Amino acid sequence: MGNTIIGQALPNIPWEDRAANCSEVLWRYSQNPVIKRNHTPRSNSIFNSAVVPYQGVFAGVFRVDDTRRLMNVHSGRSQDGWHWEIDPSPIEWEVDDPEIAPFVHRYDPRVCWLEDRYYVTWCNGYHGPTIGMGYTYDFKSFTQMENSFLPHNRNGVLFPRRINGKYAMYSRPSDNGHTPFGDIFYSESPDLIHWGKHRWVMSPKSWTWQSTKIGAGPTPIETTEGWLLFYHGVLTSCNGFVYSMGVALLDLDQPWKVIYRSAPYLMSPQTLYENVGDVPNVVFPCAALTDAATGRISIYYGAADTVTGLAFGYVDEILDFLKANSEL
Ligand code: BMA
Repeated sequence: MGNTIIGQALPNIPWEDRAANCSEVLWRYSQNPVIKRNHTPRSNSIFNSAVVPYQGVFAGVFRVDDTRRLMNVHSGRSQDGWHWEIDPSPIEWEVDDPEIAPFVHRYDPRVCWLEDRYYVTWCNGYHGPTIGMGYTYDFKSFTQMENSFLPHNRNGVLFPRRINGKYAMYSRPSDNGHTPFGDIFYSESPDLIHWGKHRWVMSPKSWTWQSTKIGAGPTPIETTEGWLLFYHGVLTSCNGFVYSMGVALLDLDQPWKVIYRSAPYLMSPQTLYENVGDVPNVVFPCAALTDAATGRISIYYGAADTVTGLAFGYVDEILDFLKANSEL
């Protein structure tokens, strides 16, 4: 293993070997959930959250719905990626323009190291949901930037480097409510403020686990074969939405071109903490840690809109699975 991921070694990646009786490509941490719903004093739930390596340890931005059921994002730190200290109060964003400052809701954050700082994207309430963006150097002070798109949009996921000289982001244009549709699009920007040159990436697929809507998950992972993207896909059952996780490989220079896309899901909600909670039957990946030296990938995902779980896999096995099970 090793050499497939283009990136840094992360010898302290949180990791648990696959159990002897498990044959899944992606396997769950045996002690899931890693973050429970009442981890901070007034949290109703902590899920759909993003973590990154930070100065030899770990930091992150967490979706915390409080006991009023307001949705907001909080900063957190961890020595080992397993045990998290999450601020009981939400992030206070510094923002120059009062027009975009008011809090409506902030949820489903992603964090991306890009050039010289950590950028945070999230679903931001501004006359409807859209993509909010900001940055931090230290996970203590945070600066809010312009919203990336007009409402309505969700699941804004930045690329960790420029592509052909431009910043790049996936997003999922949507509507004001609990969107019953959705394709992933690619957009580029010269300055992380103005976004354009939008390209269609992929649509839902009828009669499958990803038949209703899809959305990018963690920051895309650069590999020798393309960008590896974990994403969520939604099926509408007679009893509501079911959120599963799939994977795709996209062209390194033209990341709107799909090379492989998993026909089966990689992981669907099958454990008690994924099936039972505030919103049943949800796995929702928002972050992945990678160790380029060993090919290990550790995925943080929200479960049932209530708690946060970890799942593990090897990049080469995931790519083999993808190639053997791809339908574009
Ligand atoms: C989506 C978002 C996610 C959530 C999911 C399932 O539209 O709101 O935050 O996990 O629905 O409720």
